[in-house]
Amino acid sequence: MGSDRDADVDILIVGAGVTGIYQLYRAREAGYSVQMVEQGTGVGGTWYWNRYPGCRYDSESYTYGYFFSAELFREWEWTEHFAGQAENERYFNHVVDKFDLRRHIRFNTKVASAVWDAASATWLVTGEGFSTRTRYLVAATGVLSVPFYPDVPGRESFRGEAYHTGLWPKTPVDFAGKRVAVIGTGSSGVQVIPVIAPEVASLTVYQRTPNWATPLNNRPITAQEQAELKASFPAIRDAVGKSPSGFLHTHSDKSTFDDSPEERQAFYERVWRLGGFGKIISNYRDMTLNPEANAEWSRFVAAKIRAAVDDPATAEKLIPTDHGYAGKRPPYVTDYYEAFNRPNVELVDLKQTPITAVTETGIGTAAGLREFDIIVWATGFDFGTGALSRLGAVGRDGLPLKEYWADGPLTYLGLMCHHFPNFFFPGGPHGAAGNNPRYSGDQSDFIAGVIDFAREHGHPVIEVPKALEDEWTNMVNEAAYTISPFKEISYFFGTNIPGKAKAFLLNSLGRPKLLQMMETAVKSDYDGFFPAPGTPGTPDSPGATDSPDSTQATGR
Ligand code: N01
Repeated sequence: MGSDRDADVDILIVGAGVTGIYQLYRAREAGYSVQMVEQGTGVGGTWYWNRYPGCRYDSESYTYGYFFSAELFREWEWTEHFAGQAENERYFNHVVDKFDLRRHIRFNTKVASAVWDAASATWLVTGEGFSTRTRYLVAATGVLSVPFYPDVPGRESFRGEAYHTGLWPKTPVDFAGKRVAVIGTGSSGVQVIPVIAPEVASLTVYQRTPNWATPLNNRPITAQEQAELKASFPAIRDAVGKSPSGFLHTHSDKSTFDDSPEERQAFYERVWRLGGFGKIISNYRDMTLNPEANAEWSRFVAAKIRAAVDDPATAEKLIPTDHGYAGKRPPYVTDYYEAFNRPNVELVDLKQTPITAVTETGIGTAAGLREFDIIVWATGFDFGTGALSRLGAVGRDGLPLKEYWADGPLTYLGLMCHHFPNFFFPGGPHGAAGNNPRYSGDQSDFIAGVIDFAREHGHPVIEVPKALEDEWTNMVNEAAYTISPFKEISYFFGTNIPGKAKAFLLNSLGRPKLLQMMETAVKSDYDGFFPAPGTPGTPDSPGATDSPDSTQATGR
């Protein structure tokens, strides 16, 4: 490889979530030496950190799990169509143990910096008590992994218990008979609220903006369904593998106004009874694209909210007015609206009475102070770029990733970027737009393929050309305003984080385009991905010797 320094491992993977575990499996199966580091003490990523009551999938369980092993698919029996956090965490533990992956994982290890060393064509990755030089760095750090706390005056002064949904403790929180506040009504807030409402003495829900929540329609998987799932493994794997969204929901070929009002009402009622994302995918095909079609479905959902909530004034507060259905990522719920019919649950509309401060005993708004025993912060995440920007990654020519992405992420297929050789981030920004593990799985497969190719052909450095990064990033940004239903108020544009650049963070082009672009790159033998010796970032380029000194940094 033209270097006097050897890598400690071929591949270092950061993050033991759904994406990292699959990348680890692939790397190990292909015969690479591989190490994974994980900040937590266990595997599961999202399903390790978000252990709040009510946390569960809103993708069908059997489409979220892995498809690389028929045996795994057949032996693991999901109990519900949308399994809960504890079961999901058990599944990921089962996978790492079944495939003997745990011995590659170092827990309690947070990466503080990762610096490209052109002279050796390796990354020097360090954290507290940890230092490894790796040929390839794969940051499977997740898009929803950096919890966001709003800058409310006095937040730290609260003397009761305070929890963020995304950093939930392992020991169960005792809500019984407590005065509880939940701040935030995104997908996390609306899951936790109906589950704790029956236990608590009082529950005060602080809502700034309502969301269009519709029924998850979860239920146990019957013995017959279990048998059918096992028998249909290849068909399910192939259908999910080809699905534009990564789900099994069927697409409708009808437009909203093809039907009469009566037919439309009957169609909407059928869609209402579908599981989770069926509300979008199996809805009329123009529901997210045509504003009138969107308004029609939104009116139907608003009527359902009014029917579910006894107090008309509360119902009106729960109906979104700043966006139509799917203008933000819609949550899927069980008995959410019904929770507001309980005498111990109250809604505070922060648009009318904003939070002024958190005190030692409670939460103050323009309407006065309310005292609480527990505050639950369901206030979301620094989406998309949050974890990657905090990785301390410094690429070619000393360029920090945080700086390179200061105005928003620049990516190729949401998995790599120019200036950062041998660096990959499956499941990162610009990558997914549906059932996440399916997109990040596609990305992991692509990464495994390009690394294999580089190994076979003796290329020490893989770096995506700037032109390809520009092409993908520009297409994503354009389609964000044409194809994508999401409005700029969505955290998908980063607008929930004060000071963050407004830039689209999802894959607005969808999975077919992602797969098509990947196929083009593979068919061209990754044309342009392997810089010629002597070009910047390669071991024998001018200045390559100014790279970090491994002996000093590793202390080995
Ligand atoms: O976070 P969010 P989340 N004062 O950003 C409010 C996935 N997920 O953790 O809308 C008061 O959606 C904020 O209000 P507003 C899923 O992809 C999946 O709930 O900004 N309120 C909002 O109500 C989801 O989309 C599942 O006005 C403040 C809330 O906090 C993503 O994770 C389950 C505030 C944040 O909502 C994130 O969901 C859970 C302030 N200063 C999550 N600042 C599944 O079912 C923010 N808020 C699989």
